[in-house]
Amino acid sequence: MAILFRSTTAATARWRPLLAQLMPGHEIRFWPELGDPSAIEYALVWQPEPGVLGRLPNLKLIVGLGAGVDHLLRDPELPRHVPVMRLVDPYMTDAMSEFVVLQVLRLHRQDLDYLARQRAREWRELEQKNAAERPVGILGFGTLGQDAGRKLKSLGFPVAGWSRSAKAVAGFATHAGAAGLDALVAGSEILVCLLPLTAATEGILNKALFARLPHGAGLVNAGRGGHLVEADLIPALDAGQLSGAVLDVVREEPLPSEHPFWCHPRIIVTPHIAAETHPPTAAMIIGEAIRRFEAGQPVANLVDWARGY
Ligand code: NDP
Ligand code: OXD
Repeated sequence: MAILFRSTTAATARWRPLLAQLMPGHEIRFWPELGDPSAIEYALVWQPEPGVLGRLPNLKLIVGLGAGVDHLLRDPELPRHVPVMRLVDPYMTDAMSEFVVLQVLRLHRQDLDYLARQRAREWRELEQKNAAERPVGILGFGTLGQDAGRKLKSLGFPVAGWSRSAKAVAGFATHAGAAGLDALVAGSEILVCLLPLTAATEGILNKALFARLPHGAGLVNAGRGGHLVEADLIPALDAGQLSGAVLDVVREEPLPSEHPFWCHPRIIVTPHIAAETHPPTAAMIIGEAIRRFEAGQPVANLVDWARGY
């Protein structure tokens, strides 16, 4: 019985010693060394080549090495009878909340304007609100969205969350579905996207949505690049409908060097680092999940094919 591991070269180097330590009874095969495909029962993967998992006849469990599974579900040959587990790791959740709090504060405290003034050697203040006067809306009020929401709330921001299914979360205004989106967007001076990328959420950050935000709203996208209609962003910024955008994810990663997002004065680009997978904690979570799976016990955080996340 073997486990297939496939991630980036840098991540593989970090994972290698941890996997050997945590699952000593299992043979770990590091992509592209597949060996006999029929021996592979578990696959731990990030952005595997399409078709690879479909060629493993005895695969029992696929573990995505990230919170989002769009990189897996877009493979038309992914074996549908094999359960897919996504990574839910409190270490990553904390990292995402740090990122969201940082970026929301930057937008709230008009950092882009002050950086521009510094470059112009201009010592001049702007009118400033308090956090309590700056409502934040979070698209995707799941594991990451709710944690970030709690941390923003502790700083005084009024926070509202949007999800697919209606839910009550103590201390937050919550909205769901298409009708709930309008209400959330209309009241959000800063909008944070922490959605999974699915057929229903692809392109959700578009000019129609920007037009429904309060004039001068800020945007943070740490979900997926596919959530944003890229051609709609710069016109919204240049018209002042948006005052700034933070993009941790883009459609083509790495962002091509000629892309206008790199040098737009009202865009902050980060290279998909909001919440990186942390091998030491992730390996323990995955090791425990495989032990449970082998013991016939339920495994948490399995992906629902119908929902797409
Ligand atoms: P969860 O599954 O815990 O939460 C997803 C949330 O999105 C849920 O509230 C869900 O609603 C909501 N949602 C899904 N589809 C819709 C829809 N059509 N309409 C409204 N709401 C919807 O995921 P996580 O919080 O763990 O992760 C979210 C995403 O963050 C990942 O899928 C990934 O894309 C991104 N991510 C980015 C990282 C980065 O470094 N930039 C790192 C990690 C994750 P409901 O509650 O009803 O199910
Ligand atoms: C993830 C990511 O989904 O890092 O975990 O984007």
